[in-house]
Amino acid sequence: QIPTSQKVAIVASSGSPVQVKDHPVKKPEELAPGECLLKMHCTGVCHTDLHAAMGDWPVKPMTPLIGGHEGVGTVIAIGKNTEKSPVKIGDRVGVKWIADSCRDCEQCRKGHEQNCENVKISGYTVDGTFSQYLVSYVHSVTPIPEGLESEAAASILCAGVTVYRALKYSESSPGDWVVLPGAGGGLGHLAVQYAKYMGLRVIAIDGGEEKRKLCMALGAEQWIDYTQSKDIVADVKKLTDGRGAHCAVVTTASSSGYTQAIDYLRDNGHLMAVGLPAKATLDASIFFTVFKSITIHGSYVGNRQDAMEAINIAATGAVKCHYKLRKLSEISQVYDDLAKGKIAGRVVLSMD
Ligand code: 8ID
Ligand code: ZN
Repeated sequence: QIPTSQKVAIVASSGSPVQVKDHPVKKPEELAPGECLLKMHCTGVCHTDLHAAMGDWPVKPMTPLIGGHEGVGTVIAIGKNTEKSPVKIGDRVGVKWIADSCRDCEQCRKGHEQNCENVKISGYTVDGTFSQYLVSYVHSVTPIPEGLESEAAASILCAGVTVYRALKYSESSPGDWVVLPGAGGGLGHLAVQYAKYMGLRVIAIDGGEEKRKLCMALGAEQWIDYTQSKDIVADVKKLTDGRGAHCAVVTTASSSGYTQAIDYLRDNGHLMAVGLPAKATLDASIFFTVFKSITIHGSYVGNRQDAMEAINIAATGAVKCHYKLRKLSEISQVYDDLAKGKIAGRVVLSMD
């Protein structure tokens, strides 16, 4: 039986505290064609959810805001007159940042669903996964492979797909050095593993012993503690025969992770910009960007295909989300820990 009310985590206005409240559940007969109703099992908490709750970015989220964009649930209803649904009732599916795209605009036709002119964004422009029941979209949900647990799958839907795509478009080859500032966080610890999977050599950068241990256990070859290092550029160069790294995927939620990247990349290196600190600009030397033929690439989540590729790799066991399971009611504490950089890997919230 589908209840009429559920618990959600909601932020009344930007910067106000997140609260767990009762919220109506949409009735199956009210679903539009293409919509589906999911009973949610769990959701990851991404640093983006905290940026959204704080109103950190120039593009503002809706308020009141039900955040969350890395969720797994089961399809319990599909809107009537839905055509060619790729999923059916009973399927376990994932909800990602791109809740839905129109598939008909120029960006969609080119495969850039992230940049769809009519995009719906989970936990930003439409209700997100911090909810027990969620309206989603049959053409955009990600089927979860059998054998991959929901809790293990959740954070692949944002953190995983995002770093997977960034690495995929970094033009690096097996044996190349990749620097990962933010390597001990949610995105970063998955980046370490996808990079290894692609045959790259990982220099992990983050702070503190817990994150060092995690990164090394996941296959990083080298570690730099940004809270201890006196000269990160010199450290990276020393580890790479003086030439610098081939690529950097920056997933820090602070701008400091970006500052040295141009300087420690070797000629023809790629800077993949992923982390989204509040009110930050990228300060790069134009001379050295040109002289060293550096590519700066803004990498924004991924499309449906990227999500399937990322989740299929996770289903082989080659990439595992390192998560602590907590309850939806604990979300406010999770935000505090995220803001302080205290979470190694991810926190996944159970919805039961
Ligand atoms: O599509 C995208 N581009 C996308 C998708 C998802 C998330 C972008 N993001 C953004 C988030 O909005 C956030 O700004 O990526 C950033 C990282 O998200 P996250 O991995 O969920 O955050 P986290 O778990 O807090 O990890 C950040 C790590 O950075 C470290 C912290 O210690 C933490 O482990 N860190 C910081 I803050 N400053 C650092 C520095 N100077 C640093 N590590 C190295 N050097
Ligand atoms: Zn995210």
